[in-house]
Amino acid sequence: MTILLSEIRTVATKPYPDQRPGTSGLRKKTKIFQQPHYLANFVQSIFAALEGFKGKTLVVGGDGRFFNREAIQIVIRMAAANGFGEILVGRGGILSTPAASAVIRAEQAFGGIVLSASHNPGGPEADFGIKYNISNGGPAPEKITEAIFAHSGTIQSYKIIEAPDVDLDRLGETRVGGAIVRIIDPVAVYLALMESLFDFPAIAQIFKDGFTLKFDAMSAVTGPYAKAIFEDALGAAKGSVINGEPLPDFGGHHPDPNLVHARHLLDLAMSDAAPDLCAASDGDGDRNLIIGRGQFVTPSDSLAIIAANAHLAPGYRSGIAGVARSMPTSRAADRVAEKLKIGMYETPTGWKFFGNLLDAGRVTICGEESAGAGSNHVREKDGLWAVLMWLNILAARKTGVKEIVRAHWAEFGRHYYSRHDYEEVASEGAEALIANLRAKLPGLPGQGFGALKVEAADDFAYTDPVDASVSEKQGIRVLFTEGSRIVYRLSGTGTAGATLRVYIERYEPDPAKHELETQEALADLIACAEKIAEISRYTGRDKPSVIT
Ligand code: VG1
Ligand code: CO
Repeated sequence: MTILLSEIRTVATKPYPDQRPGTSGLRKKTKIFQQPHYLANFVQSIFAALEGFKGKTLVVGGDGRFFNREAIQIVIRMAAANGFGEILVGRGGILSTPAASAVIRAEQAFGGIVLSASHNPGGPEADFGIKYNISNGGPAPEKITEAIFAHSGTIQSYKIIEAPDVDLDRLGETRVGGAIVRIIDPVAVYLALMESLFDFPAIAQIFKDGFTLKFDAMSAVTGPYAKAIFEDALGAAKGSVINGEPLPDFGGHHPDPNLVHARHLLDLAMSDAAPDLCAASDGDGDRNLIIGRGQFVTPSDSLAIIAANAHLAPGYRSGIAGVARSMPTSRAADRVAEKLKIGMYETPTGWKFFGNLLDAGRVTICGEESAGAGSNHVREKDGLWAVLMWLNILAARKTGVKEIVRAHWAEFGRHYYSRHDYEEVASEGAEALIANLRAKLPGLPGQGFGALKVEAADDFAYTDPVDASVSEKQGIRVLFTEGSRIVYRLSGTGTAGATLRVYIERYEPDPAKHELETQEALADLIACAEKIAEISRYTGRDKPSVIT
């Protein structure tokens, strides 16, 4: 074992006022994180919000973006100085978000720190982030994130060990102060978990029979995982995984697997050269994109279809206990839960709200409209898990993505669904828009907009059924009498100005009307969303910057 000479130092610092974690940890421009003591302040504030970790294990990894390695060295030295006994780090500083969750659980660690700004672009001019996960492997609940923020506002000093850098690229152990730093294979635990959940022989067989896959790792964290799983373990043709090397700037791309940033996959899937399945994941590996030959699957539909078919995968053979979705996610999954007579939960946006439901065994499958799906196997959404689930379903049902989606719509009805994002608008305007909507809420029910009539309108509040904690102001909902819905909320992951998200949904039970183009099917609701919220007046934009 390498032993690094080391001495604990207490470093004086001053608070930064902007360290309140958002939907998923603290995300800022990389330059902000590079300010003196900025990252160290936040890390010390995490430790200050925790109790009882002396001598215990901390898992550390990141999505490989610019500043990842430097940040990991700081976290290691601070974790050792603050008394953790063991620090597990993914080789090369790499751990996808779901893999970090899996390692925390498998190693019964006290918690974990993941360095990532997820789907936000990386690089010196782009974004960086950090989040803390608790011992169940899931994102810290609001009680902890608020305690972190409170401490960051009064912090006067932090503890760090003076020691040379740990070699992140060599598996093995190093002593840093009183702690052992263990560099682990970032893929092994995760791969074993996937093998325990899915029918690998059946999936390998469809690849043998000529099934084709194109998985775009977007030069982000999933490359090594995807190659090990799809190409090595399941026998997909070499080259099935593209952009498979994690790069500090994601090759200059935006590692967000949606129809805008992964447009080429949609084009491929709609072309004559379409493989059976096109898929992608995001910067930190927790999101997924699923497109069959000639068929995009909306994340909300994907959640519903997974819920309806999960029993086809060995890990879920005995059925699922319940389903949870974030409030803005379409209600397609609700119809499946109703049919299966299982629990259905509607939570605020962000995976941290699923943790209690999963821990209590109330739900097995969770999902979000933002390309997130996962299950009780970890406590994060999981991009590769979703792709494997689809492969398992395809292998078991011996049919194509398109056929499965169409059959699902025919059985349950179709939820036309789209999200319109107005990115990086002025914060004042965005906040005024929401304030204006809140003021309008009591007067909305009964109002008509063309053929649409408002049935109910509210500001979504959630009471956690397990610990009774309350989260308010989680998005404005406008529900119409014929089952359509508009939701407005401000993003909690952006790093510049504000981002307004408008979620639009229409339920169509009639199979004869399932072939419309989505924006067309939603046109009157889109116009109504503008009328109710006066989006152009408040944001100065006449159209969204991203439509998914
Ligand atoms: C967005 C998504 C949300 C997701 C969050 C983190 O949050 O809408 O569903 O949980 O990102 O995902 P917001 O507050 O910007 O709408 V990830 O893959 O960026 O960690
Ligand atoms: Co992500």
